Amino acid sequence: MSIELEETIEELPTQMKQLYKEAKEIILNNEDIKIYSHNDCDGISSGAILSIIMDRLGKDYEIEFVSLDKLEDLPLTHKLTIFSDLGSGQPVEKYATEDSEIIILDHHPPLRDLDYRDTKDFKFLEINPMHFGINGSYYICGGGLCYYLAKEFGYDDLSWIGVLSAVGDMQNTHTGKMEGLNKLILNDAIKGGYVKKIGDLSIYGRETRPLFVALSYFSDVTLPITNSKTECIALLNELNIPKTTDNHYTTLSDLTKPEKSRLFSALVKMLSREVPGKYVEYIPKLVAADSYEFLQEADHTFLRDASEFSTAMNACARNKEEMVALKILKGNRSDALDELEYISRNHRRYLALKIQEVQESHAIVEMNNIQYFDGSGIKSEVVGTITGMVLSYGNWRKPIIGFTQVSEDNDDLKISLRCSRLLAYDGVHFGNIIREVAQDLGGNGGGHAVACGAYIPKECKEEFLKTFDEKLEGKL
Ligand SMILES: [Mn+2]
Repeated sequence: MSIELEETIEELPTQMKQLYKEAKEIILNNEDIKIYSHNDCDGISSGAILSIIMDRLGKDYEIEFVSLDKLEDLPLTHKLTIFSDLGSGQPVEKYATEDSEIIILDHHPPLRDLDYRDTKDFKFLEINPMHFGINGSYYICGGGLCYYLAKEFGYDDLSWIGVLSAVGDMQNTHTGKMEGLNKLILNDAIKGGYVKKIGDLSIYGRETRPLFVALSYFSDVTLPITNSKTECIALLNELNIPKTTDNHYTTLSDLTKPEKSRLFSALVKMLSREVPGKYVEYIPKLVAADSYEFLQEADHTFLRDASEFSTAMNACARNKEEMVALKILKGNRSDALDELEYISRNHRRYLALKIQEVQESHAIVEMNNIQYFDGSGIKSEVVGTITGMVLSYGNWRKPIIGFTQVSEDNDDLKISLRCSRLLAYDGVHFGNIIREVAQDLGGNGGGHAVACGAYIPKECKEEFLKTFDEKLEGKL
């Protein structure tokens, strides 16, 4: 079973366009505005676009980044409240009065139908691609939806943020390309001269990581180069790829086309030796993917590459520093950039420390179909990131699960799952599976095919692992 996605779309559906026109009118007619956006890369990108729109219109507004659980009992304190990258799945209109006006721009599965608004006495406008048969996991995300609003005001220059948000939301992971509405947003960004699309290798850290380091993080399949810088250096020597370029370690972005194709072939060859027959067809897309360069940013900075940029935004989110991320997105390259570097450095240090702890304690336990480790003591905001990095020390054929307590005053469990992209290419959607298992145990969960998570009561740990393991029987 495999999922091949490709949706070609020429333009925004007419009905959606109509909703954007209406949203524009509502915003123009309001002076007392509150924006709530999700506290992740997509949500912060969404918030940045909305915030720039408000600045340019000279509107009085407030913006706040929140986690989904904050929306259950939300008082509406402003005349107009705009929700971005969240709201479709939460009862955000609970305390709406006749005077309230609400706009939702969200790509998550909606609770309400398109005609829900007709039954209400307050103004309610929801723009969600799912209402129009457009899959919100692959074809447009929160930032993209906000970009279309910006476009309605003529602010096409914000298209690059739409591209960033799609990368941050992992919209392109299935094919390594932008598809559907994301592709249209990308085209705007390319036409405007903000973004360059590069047919590239799917290796993280293209601007700032020495290539021999970047390669050593390859973890979708355990290869001789995985976690071995020595092997990576040997491989690059063998392929005649210089270790340094212009007095710095060669990065992926320094490679010439012939060098890239030599490396591509070598990786494909290496992978073909390791993966079972059923995965062979997916090898090329494991190695090749488009990358996106932001042309206004300096070479060899982490803001130049969309993927590295999105990591920095997530580092802010995980450390509750969304406002720093917002300033960066709005163009601040002075004090906010210093703060961002400080946050990223500390973030990386914390991750390295925790990964080392897990690795040294040999904490990964293998079951029939899954593997897990006890991540007690890891901050719940980063347990997912760490789980992803620990995967390279485990068995790539099975998903890895890490768990930790939710917070200091809530000892329920936050669970994160990461897996090789090969498992998802083969048709397993762990986000859906983890949602089912968590809900059966009185928790909740969800997410992407290869990266997802859940919250469950603390006493359900063993049952969760057992159920999950059994559910995967015969699927991998
Ligand atoms: Mn999103």
